[in-house]
Amino acid sequence: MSLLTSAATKAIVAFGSNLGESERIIHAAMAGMQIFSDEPLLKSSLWQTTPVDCPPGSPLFLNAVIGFFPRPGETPETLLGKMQELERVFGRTPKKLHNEPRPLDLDLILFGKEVRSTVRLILPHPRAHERRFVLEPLNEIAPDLVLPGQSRSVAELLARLPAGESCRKI
Ligand code: PH2
Ligand code: MG
Ligand code: MG
Repeated sequence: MSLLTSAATKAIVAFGSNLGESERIIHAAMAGMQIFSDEPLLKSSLWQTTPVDCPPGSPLFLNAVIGFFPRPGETPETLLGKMQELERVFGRTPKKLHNEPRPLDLDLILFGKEVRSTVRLILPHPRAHERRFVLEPLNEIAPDLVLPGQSRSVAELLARLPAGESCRKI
């Protein structure tokens, strides 16, 4: 059983960027997230992926995920606030268009067994289990993980995804 499938509260955060120097931004944002964890982050590779549900002509994305154990006292909401601040540091502005190109998108995929369904936060992330650009990197760091609400592991979900969305490790 890998570290991220143990019983301790773990968080999974997905990174996406399709505006600006995406590779540099994602590496720098991972370093920014390190301050929320006492242990080294588990990091996936970076993956180049085709845009899904984005405006026509949107640039390719770079995607990645990290896993870590949040500090005592951290909640999904406190972590989300810190992630949104980091998005702003890397140039994210309030959106004008649905899924428009962005320098940095940080999505909270999982926070232990916590479940939320509020305007601000849905947990676990409602589409993570069907998105190749989340599952391919997640499979690198937590193939055995079963997301709350799912009966299959990340590796099994990935194996059953229909072909289509392109996702290439860089
Ligand atoms: N994020 C979205 C919508 N579509 N497509 C790819 N390939 N990667 C993303 O990170 C992504 C997307 C909403 O945040
Ligand atoms: Mg997103
Ligand atoms: Mg987001």
